[in-house]
Amino acid sequence: MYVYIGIGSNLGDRLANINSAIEELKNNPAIRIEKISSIIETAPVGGPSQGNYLNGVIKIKTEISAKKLLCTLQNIEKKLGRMRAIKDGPRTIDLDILLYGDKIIDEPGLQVPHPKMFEREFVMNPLLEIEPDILKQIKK
Ligand code: A4P
Ligand code: MG
Repeated sequence: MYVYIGIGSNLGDRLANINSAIEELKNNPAIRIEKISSIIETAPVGGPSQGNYLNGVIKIKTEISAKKLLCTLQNIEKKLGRMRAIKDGPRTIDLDILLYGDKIIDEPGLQVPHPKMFEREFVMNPLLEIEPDILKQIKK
């Protein structure tokens, strides 16, 4: 299964946080990294007044279930010192499942495609950079 993961950071050493998260994904034997987008600086969307983000998108290949993958991503967030406080507030690292193959998932705690991805430039620009035909692929 090909899976696209959105990555973002706006606290601390943002690039180091993103690189550490990528390293954690690389070290997982059940995950193969296929592509990494440019990491771009973006103005915060929503939430309280907060600093700019660095954002990017990673394409991976994995057979881990979507639920289990969410858990894996949340463990990486925890390891890198993410604390959940304010909705849409500042974060050391945020890892979202954007697309999981062509699956549509709507369960408590997991919606795929990520409900807000299509309206967010900080997601769509890096996604389209690494996968220009993705919108055609998921409408299939
Ligand atoms: N969840 C449901 N679906 C998913 C999914 N597909 N991937 C649940 C990951 N998580 C998913 O997320 C809250 C809950 O979403 C999780 O417990 C999970 O079960 P969270 O990351 O803990 O909380 P959050 O991030 O504060 O809320 P939310 O609604 O996920 O916000 P977003 O969409 O992550 O947006 N501006 C810029 N420029 N760049 C950014 O990266 N990010 C946000 C946060 C706001 N503004 C931003 C950026
Ligand atoms: Mg999130």
